[in-house]
Amino acid sequence: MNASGVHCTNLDELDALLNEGVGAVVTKSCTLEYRVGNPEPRYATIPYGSINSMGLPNNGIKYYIDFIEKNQAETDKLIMLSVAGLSKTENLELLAIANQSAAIKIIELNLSCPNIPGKPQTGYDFDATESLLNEAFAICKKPIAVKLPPYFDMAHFEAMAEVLNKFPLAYVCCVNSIGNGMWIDTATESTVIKPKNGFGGIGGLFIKPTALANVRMFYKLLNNIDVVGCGGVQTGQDAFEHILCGASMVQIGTTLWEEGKTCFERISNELAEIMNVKGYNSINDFKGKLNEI
Ligand code: HRO
Repeated sequence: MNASGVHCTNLDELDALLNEGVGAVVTKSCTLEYRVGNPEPRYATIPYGSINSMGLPNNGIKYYIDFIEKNQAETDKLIMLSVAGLSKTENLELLAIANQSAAIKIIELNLSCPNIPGKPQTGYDFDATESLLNEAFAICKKPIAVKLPPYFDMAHFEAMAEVLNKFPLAYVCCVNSIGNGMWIDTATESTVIKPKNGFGGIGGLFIKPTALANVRMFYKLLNNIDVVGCGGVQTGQDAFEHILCGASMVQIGTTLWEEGKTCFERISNELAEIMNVKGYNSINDFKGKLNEI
């Protein structure tokens, strides 16, 4: 499936994804109202990946609910609504609105947007995450998943897993971009994106080791919650590695941005070829079965 934020902000992009070889589609993280986002340039291709500070540009929740209401009944692909309120109150309002629509089958709650000036990522605050999820599950009776930021310390993996294990989450997606990185153009002696003085979320091949580590840790620490892998998937081999670490599904962000929607068929074919060579018939034959030497 696509990673939220890429190829899923407007109807043309979403319709195109539905007609492509994706397993599922997630919409751009939305707020209550339309947001124009941060000033441009706000995405740059860099060696081994990307840097972005989009600033949550989106068409407002109603736009995405309308899309799901129009399309979910006609497609066998699951369409997930991604929500990213700028406050706890906004998140709860978004969930309450989503709860009203019979067409919505699952919601991905984004706890990890790194690019809003002055707004820390909820996923780095364990108490705030627990408090939000407590109220979210009280308000919203639909399956809720979370999109997490990357973690870098064993104590943080354990603290977050302890919180997440208290809730019947549909899945946990690891990882959003690595927040607040920087890339510099030496010729111009300049940052390459404009918002936040050049600080932005890092995605792409750069972050595969961090993504794999997060998938692996949460796969081991979570009880009966699926892990969805995201980060650095350029090839079928990358997808294979995510699944080996424990991912039940894989999201594609930077590669989709750079290559376009045909990446899904290419990566699926490459993954199928690896499975064929290894004699695997289903991802369950190797999911989570990483050899730890
Ligand atoms: O819109 C963004 O700036 C953005 C979001 Cl919401 C997110 O979750 N992750 C990201 O890298 N960019």
